[in-house]
Amino acid sequence: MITLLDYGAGNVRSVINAIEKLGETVRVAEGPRDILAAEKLVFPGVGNFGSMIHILNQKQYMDPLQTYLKADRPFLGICLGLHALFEASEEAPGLKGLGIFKGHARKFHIQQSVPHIGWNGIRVKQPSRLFDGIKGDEKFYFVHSYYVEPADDGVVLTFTDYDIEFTSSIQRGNILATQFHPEKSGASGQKILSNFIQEHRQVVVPKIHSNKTKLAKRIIACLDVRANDHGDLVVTKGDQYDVREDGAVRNLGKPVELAQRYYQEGSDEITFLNITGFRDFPLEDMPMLAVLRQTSKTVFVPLTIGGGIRDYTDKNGRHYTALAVANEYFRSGADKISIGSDAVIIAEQYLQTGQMTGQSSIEQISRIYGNQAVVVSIDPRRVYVDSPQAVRHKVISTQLPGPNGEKFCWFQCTIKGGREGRDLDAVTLAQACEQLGAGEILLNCIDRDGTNMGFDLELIQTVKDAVGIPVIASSGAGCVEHFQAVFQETTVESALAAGIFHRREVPIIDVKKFLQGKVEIRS
Ligand code: 1PR
Repeated sequence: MITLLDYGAGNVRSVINAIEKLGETVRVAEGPRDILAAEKLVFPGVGNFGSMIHILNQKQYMDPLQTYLKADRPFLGICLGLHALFEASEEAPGLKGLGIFKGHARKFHIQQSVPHIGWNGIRVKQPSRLFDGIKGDEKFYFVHSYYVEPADDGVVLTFTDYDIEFTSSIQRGNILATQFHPEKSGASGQKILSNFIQEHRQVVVPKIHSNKTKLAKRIIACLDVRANDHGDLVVTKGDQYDVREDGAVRNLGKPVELAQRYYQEGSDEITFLNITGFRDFPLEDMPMLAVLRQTSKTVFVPLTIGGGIRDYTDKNGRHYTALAVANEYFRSGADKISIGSDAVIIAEQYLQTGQMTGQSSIEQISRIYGNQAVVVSIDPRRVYVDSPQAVRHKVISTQLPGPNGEKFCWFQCTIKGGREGRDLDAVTLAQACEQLGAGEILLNCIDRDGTNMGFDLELIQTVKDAVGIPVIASSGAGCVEHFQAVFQETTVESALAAGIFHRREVPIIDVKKFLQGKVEIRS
């Protein structure tokens, strides 16, 4: 029996699912006594160090946790569950961690994008039972902006490289903790979890050692989901956002089944976009929550969900906050949420007033769950102009002239699934959202969506150059070469596609095979 410490934030559902998949029972600690009574304790965590410590104090978990850990009883910390073991974190100065290990969590100050999101390797420093059956060249899923710096090198179990070398797991006696998320790291992560659960695994050092680990470029399958005209929830796909064919909503399959297929085929992440979320409120549109719950039972890579994340008042006058919607999504198995229309409205207000209110969905959700959990989905389209001075937006000189030979364009933001253009450009939106606390940009492109013409590389690099957070390139993939182009001609961290995967024109496996040796990927 595994006792799971749920301090109320983040995606504990996927940890429970991953452990249960291994045939083990999970009991969620409901009070301090459950911690002391645990046979094996798992402390998963995403989010913000400060809010975690506040909750641990509030629930009176600090003392029992220290007692448990000082007695060297079996413990696995994940991500924030690793940071909690140290004295403090730069994420919340002045607040004390558990102090089981001397040292601090530091913020990344590096050239590459922060948060560090995606699949990276490990360099093993000591033998461990966690590595039974691990070859050594596997990649694991990371998502964090802070890393621990132990005062005692002897506790370092693995290092990982991301501009700098950082500690990606620790081990001392029965206390184990990883910066990466085994529950989101596919089959390799399942092995790590199973090795923690089964105490009698061999203590080994993996055979393969690398001198330096590399973050893989991610390939993401995207499922645009909505109810069709019969009320069934289907995966659909538009051409430049028009999802109807001969008047009916295109039906390309069932969301859970397709997500499972993409997981098996090697998708590094899966994104669900509830494309009518701007008009149907997600908490009334419960099937999406059911889709997440079901998917997270068998799909052990990160799940992002978008659509309808905003404040809402229902017909009975009951008010829901965007945070409440996000809470439901996280508790149903989402690792990240994606905000579309609301992000544009928030950014417009922020740019107009110059004030951060602290109340917007982006700010509230990133404060509790951490900025790595907040993706902003942008739906831009090109607007051609004659000169850079023609508008007050970020204008680029383009290699793809407009219909009247225009050599300049800007990228206009839209809301409500592309239905409404706004007086805001994609670059300014991305920068404003980063300042407000977004951790990643999902950059769609209405002009390219469903066209198979390839990604809009100009749009992508323009936005990427403007922000320090990771960017997901989306829209237009039509063949394997398009993925090579987006990774070699821009600096984005990941590429997303939909139509070619749904129609089985180009399976994910083929994309990965083609990129092997050309681009760092998770094989
Ligand atoms: O505005 O917060 O409720 O979120 C709604 C979300 O739904 C947004 O993320 C928005 O991008 C998305 N959305 C709204 N309407 C549509 C539509 O298609 N009519 N889908 C839509 C956007 C774009 C991509 C697509 C790629 C790859 N879909 O996600 O999957 O373009 O497609 P391709 O590889 O076939 O070219 P809110």
